[in-house]
Amino acid sequence: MISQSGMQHIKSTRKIQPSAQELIDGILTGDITLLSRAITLIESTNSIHLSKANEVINGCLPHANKSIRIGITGVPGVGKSTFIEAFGKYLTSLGKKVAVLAVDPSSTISHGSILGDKTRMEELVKDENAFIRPSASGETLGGVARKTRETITLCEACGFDVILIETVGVGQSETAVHSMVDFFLLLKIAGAGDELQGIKRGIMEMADAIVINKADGDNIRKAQLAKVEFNRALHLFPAKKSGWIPTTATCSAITQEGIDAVWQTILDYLELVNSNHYFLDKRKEQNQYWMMETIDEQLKSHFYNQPAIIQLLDSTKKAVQNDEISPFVAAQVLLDNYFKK
Ligand SMILES: Nc1nc2c(ncn2[C@@H]2O[C@H](COP(=O)(O)OP(=O)(O)O)[C@@H](O)[C@H]2O)c(=O)[nH]1
Ligand SMILES: [Mg+2]
Repeated sequence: MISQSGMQHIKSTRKIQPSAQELIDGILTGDITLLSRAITLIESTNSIHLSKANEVINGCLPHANKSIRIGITGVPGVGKSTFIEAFGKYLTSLGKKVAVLAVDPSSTISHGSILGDKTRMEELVKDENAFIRPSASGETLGGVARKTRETITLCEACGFDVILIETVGVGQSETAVHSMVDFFLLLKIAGAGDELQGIKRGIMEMADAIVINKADGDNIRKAQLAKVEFNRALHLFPAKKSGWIPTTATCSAITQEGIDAVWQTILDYLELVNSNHYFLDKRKEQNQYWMMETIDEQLKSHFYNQPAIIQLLDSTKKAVQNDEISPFVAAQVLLDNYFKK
C-alpha cells in the first residue's frame, strides 16, 4: 500500500512533465518510472505527445537493439502468463533484465488485457529486474502493434536484454508480433487426440518452437505424445529462411520442469542465426516492414478522418449495397474527393 502522503507526492511530481531529453537520459540510466512515462507518451493520441514521443524514440534508438525479442503465443488458458512468470524468473536468476509486453487488440474493448491478470506473475511483478507493461490500447491492431514495437526500443535502451511479447493465438495479432520478434514460441497443451485442433496452420508455420505446457502430474505422458505429434506436423512445413529447424519440447510452468531447456533452445537458435547473419537481416527487414506499416496506417486514418469522407462514406456504402454504383466506381468517387483537396 502507498501511504496518503506518498500518493500526494506521486500526484505532485506527476504534474511536472519531464522534457524529451530528461526522459531519454532517465531511460538510458535504467529509470523505470521515466520509462513508463515515455511509454505513456507513445500510447497517447495527442499530437503534441506524439512529437515528443518520436523525439524520445529517436534518442533511444542508438542504444537499443542489444537484446533478444521473443514472441509468445497460444490460446487462452494454455498457460502463457504462468509460463512468462516461470521463464521470466528463470531469466532474471541468470542476471538478465526482462521486459514483458503484450499485443492484445481486444484490450480496447474489454479494458482488460492478457497481462491484466498480474496475479499469475506475482513474483515477476516484484522482481526489480523485470518490467511488465500491459498491452497498449488503440482503435486498430496496427496501432496497438506499432506502439508495442516502439515500446521495445525504449525498453532496450533502458537496459532490458530479453523482451517477451505475449499475444493471444486467435487472430491477426500473431502476424504483427511475428514481425517484431527474433524468436516465436507457440505454447500448446496436450489435447484429447486431436492435437492439431484449434491452432491455425499459419501460426504453426511461424513458430520457431512449439512447447507443450502443463507436462506435469498425470499429464506428462499425454504431453510427450503431443510433442511427437507436433514434431511430425512441423516436418510438413517448408524449410525456414533462417535455416532453423523448429523444435518441440514439453514443460511445466508450475513445476518449472523444462523451462531452462526452452532458454537453451533459444540460445542455440541465436548461435545459428548470428553465424548465418539471418538475425540482423531479419531485423532490417522488420524495420522496413514497420516503416511501411506506419505509412499505411497513417494514410488510412487520415483518409477516414476527413469530414468530407465521414459524410460520404455511409451513403456510398449503402449505394454499393443496393447495386446503385459499382464498388470500384464508389471507391474512386471517395478517393477523388479525398485527393482533390
Ligand atoms: N498443471 C498445470 N497448470 C498450469 C500450468 N501453467 C498454467 N497452468 C494453469 O492453467 C490456467 C491458465 O493459465 P494462464 O497462465 O492464465 O494462461 P493464459 O491464458 O495462456 O495466460 C491457470 O489455472 C494456471 O494455473 C502448468 O504448467 N501446469
Ligand atoms: Mg494470460
